[in-house]
Amino acid sequence: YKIENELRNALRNNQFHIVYQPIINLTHNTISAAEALLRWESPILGHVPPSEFIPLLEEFDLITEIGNWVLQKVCCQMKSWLIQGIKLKRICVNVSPIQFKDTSFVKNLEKILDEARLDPAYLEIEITEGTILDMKESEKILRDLKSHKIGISIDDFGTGYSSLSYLKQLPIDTLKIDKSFIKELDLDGKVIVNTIISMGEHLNHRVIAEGIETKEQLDYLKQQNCHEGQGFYWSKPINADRFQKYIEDFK
Ligand code: G
Ligand code: G
Ligand code: MN
Ligand code: NA
Repeated sequence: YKIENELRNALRNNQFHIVYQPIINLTHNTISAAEALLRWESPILGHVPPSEFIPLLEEFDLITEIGNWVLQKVCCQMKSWLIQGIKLKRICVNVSPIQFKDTSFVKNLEKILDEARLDPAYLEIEITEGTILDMKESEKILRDLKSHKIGISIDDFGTGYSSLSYLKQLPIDTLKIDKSFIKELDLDGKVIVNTIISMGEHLNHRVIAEGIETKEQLDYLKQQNCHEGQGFYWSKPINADRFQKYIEDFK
């Protein structure tokens, strides 16, 4: 057997599903958004983590097809939640660099949003610093997304190599502080976190702290006026039904 064939058949055989993790507004203690994360349960390999299968999807040129499937599912789910009166402000979806640079990316997105009848302002895409390294090309795509009112979030922020002058001129809505910095809130960790928060403040970007697991971490981030948080402290990523229950039971 070949893993490539397994992956090629996985979509058709319903082996992918999407889980959602809440993003909390730290000022108001409300759920403001959700991050959608892809999961693969293979009958042969069992649960394969995204850190392993996403690079394979990229290598086998399947990432755009699967990525579009994710966007489609997620936009329809969000629309259904909104119709049911669930007041999420954003739904966040990870987009791989290859998918982002595909010439029909924005056009596909428009079509997906249109078919789901979802207001584009509800969608936020998450890209990493690595995705926007080649500035000229990325800037054009980002402006195109912005002109459609789609939100843009920089994921794993602080771990890449994007220069600060780039960031200043790009239409970015959100910075997500990488969880490695939250995990180590020693003196150095605190300096890094505080610097990202004040940068967000100055550049008018929302700042999310990822990987919050403890009350101590939460208290520190609140004290520093970090806008939003995400992590096991509230919930691990869970399926759509459980997520809906989680929202209904929150607080
Ligand atoms: O929880 P977790 O193991 O799901 O996520 C690991 C990594 O996999 C994250 O860094 C995330 O960016 C990536 N990932 C998860 N879901 C998706 C997806 O739908 N598309 C892309 N491109 N990456 C994803
Ligand atoms: O896209 P991104 O790289 O940010 O993916 C988020 C990843 O972080 C997912 O794999 C998710 O399961 C994981 N994650 C979310 N909350 C926590 C947390 O509190 N602690 C740890 N260790 N991982 C988390
Ligand atoms: Mn992410
Ligand atoms: Na991250």
